[in-house]
Amino acid sequence: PVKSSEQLADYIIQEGLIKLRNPHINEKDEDVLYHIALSNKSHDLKEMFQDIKFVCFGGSPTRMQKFAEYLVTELKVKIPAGQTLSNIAQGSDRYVLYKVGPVLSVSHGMGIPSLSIIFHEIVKLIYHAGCSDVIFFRIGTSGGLGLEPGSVVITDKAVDGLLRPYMELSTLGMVLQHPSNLDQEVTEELLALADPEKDGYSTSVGKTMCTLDFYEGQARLDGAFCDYNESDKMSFLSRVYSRGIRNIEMESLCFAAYCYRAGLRGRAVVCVTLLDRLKGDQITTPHEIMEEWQSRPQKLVCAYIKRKLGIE
Ligand code: R2B
Ligand code: URA
Repeated sequence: PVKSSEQLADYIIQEGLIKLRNPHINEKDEDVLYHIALSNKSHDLKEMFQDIKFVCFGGSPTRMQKFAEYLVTELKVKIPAGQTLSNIAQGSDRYVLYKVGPVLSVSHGMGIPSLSIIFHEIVKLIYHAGCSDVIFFRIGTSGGLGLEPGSVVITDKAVDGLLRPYMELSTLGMVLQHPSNLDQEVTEELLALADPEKDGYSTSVGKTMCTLDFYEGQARLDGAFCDYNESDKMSFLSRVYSRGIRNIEMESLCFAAYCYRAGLRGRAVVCVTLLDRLKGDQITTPHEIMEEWQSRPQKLVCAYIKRKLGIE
């Protein structure tokens, strides 16, 4: 008989330590984290990562490198003379992984399948390293609904393209549903750190719709294929807006579902909106402005980390 994720959520956190819900891992003498070119045999993962308290995921490798560089300054981390910040996953060219003090900055690529792979490996990394009380973030980009472009949205519920609050995954020929619950407490703490007047842009809490496709999945009219018209598109987007959706992206559902499955209490999704989807489909904002917008979720999460670490 198949158990739901909810039933299986018998958990996990014991004294803050992450416990792996996979008995097979400890039956093997080596666990290879293939896509980040690490293994629990070839590397001393405890020595390398035991002090990790925050894991920040984001889509683009360059953006996550920039975030790591920003953290070096903000957290006043000393890099030993003659050394530079290096990509720990450089033996694989799939993802990047940087460690800055107690923070990991990791790229996840685009879409759920790409995020899913790196998520499995980072959870195992955290487990092998014996980390405790780790908080996971996704800092990303999205299309907004009814918001000024450049606004930041903190996700309170991640839903799929049918507005269902779980991720469906085909496993052993069955479709399993994994609930995508997020953490209210971290969401509220993040919101309290935002100051629209001072920041010059709004930060709000809303539902996020996570789709399997950027074009038709998000009701765009500018893909290679389109079997609907402007009025179909607008009636769909208005309907999801009226159901509380404030932004649309492609990873939050899996991120939230897997954090919950892994028993991670602290977890949050913070995305900047690159355009208002009620006004258009194409992203035409100049590169420099976009760069500044993309740093906004990073600033908020960094402020949160500094607050938790007691850094002014
Ligand atoms: C936001 O931006 C990407 C698509 O452009 C996708 O990864 C996402 O969720
Ligand atoms: N990312 C998305 O998934 N959709 C957008 O519209 C913009 C960024």
